[in-house]
Amino acid sequence: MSKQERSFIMIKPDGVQRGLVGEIIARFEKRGFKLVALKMIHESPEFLEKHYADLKGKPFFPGLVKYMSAGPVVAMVWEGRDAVKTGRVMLGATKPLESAPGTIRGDYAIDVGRNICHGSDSVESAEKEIKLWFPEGIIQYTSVVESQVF
Ligand code: RTP
Repeated sequence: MSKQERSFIMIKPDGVQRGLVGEIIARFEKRGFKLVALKMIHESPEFLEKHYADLKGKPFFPGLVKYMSAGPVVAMVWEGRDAVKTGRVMLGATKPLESAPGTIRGDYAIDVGRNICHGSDSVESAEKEIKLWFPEGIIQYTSVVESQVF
């Protein structure tokens, strides 16, 4: 069953530096998702270690934390039907060899260690990640379109 969800989507430092912010936001907007939070932020290695706590122990973990804390990221929350699963499909597979053309990674990435974007892998992770990245909370709003009576 499809349902309204929120996903944490992040444009990683390489995506920001390559000028792909507008392109990635446009894809989510055009797909029909609603942007409910957005900020540019340069986080510390300690913070990124919290975000990637599940991967602690992986051989690529130190390099991942260094890369993610090397520059600002664009942190966002997108809302809509099946936002978590559909968001992951739009991002494409983690490994460039497996990411299909038409997906963000499939169109713009060739290196697993520079794969442009992050998307929550479950509703539970999304809730945790949204709390971690947006401790100030999320604005609640009804779009003008939804509130119009035709
Ligand atoms: P993300 O959390 O960034 O959305 O990525 P993901 O779920 O698709 O993949 P995950 O396994 O959680 O890995 C997190 C990030 O670590 C980097 N990585 N490098 N060198 C490597 O073999 C390797 N494997 C993973 C990638 O940047 C990946 O997105």
